[in-house]
Amino acid sequence: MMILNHPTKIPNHTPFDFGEHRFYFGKEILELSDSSSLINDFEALLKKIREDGYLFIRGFHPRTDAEQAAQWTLQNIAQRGGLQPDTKVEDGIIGERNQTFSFFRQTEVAHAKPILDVVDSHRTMQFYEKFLGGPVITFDKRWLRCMAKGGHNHFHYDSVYVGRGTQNRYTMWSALTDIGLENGPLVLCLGSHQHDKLKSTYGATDMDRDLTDAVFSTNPREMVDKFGFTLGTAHFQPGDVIIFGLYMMHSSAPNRSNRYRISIDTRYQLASDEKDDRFFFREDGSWLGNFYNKDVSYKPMTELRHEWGLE
Ligand SMILES: O=C(O)CCC(=O)C(=O)O
Ligand SMILES: [Fe+2]
Repeated sequence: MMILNHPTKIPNHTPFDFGEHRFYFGKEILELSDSSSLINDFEALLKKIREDGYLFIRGFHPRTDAEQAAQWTLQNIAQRGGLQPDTKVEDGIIGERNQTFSFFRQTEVAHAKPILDVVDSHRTMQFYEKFLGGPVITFDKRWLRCMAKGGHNHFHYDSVYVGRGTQNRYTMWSALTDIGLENGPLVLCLGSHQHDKLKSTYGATDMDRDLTDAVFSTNPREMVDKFGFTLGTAHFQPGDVIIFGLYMMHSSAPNRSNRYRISIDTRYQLASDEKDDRFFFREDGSWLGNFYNKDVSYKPMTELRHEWGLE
């Protein structure tokens, strides 16, 4: 039997510190709604993602698989001198250098069996086959992120980075470690998948084609006060996932703890749909990726937002 060990519901008025900004649960930030009970009802899942713009599925991956992927990643961090000496690897205690590790191009780490056993698992691929209605593929590039203290991301739509080809593509963000409110959880802007103005301006940019800044905002406060979004997050446990489309504004809060925050984000689409060629192996065994234009400058987001009337 599977053991479902859910964290307790986050009470109203619980503070959430996002950098220098504080938000309170129940008002400006809500706990994401867990769809794990719908896991075999694809009609319901499709309806839910159409309405909410995301699926939060606790225990999507077996917890032990996610923990093994974290352990593998931490061993690699240890080999690179990233952990605090004389601590257990599995505790993931950040060393003096406080180094954030992004294992993106290091396929010997990010494509090793313990990682692919999670994100390319039979269970995962079968889920997307049913969800999308046919054979599916995942990008060769996988974003394995290990945030040291202070490490985080900024608000963006994935369309701007990984939006070429089909628009029927999903990101899956998988928690590999225990990621509570202190550990830099992923944060969504609820309803941002239905913000037509944002989608048709910022969301329509391709950072490498248009040479535009890819980050929409570094300030969670303005996402709430200026754009009217309610934020959404949760206490994630190893194996919990969030699935969302190309137009869901998200970021992550800074890791405030002394423990590595490890997640991986991967992309899935129908095999028959047009790919985004930047993220698949070429003949030389590497992929192009983002930021492939050399000696260029990217148009600042402040200027773009001025032009769009989104200041
Ligand atoms: O994990 C993060 O901090 C960012 C993840 C992200 O941007 C994504 O999953 O698309
Ligand atoms: Fe993203």
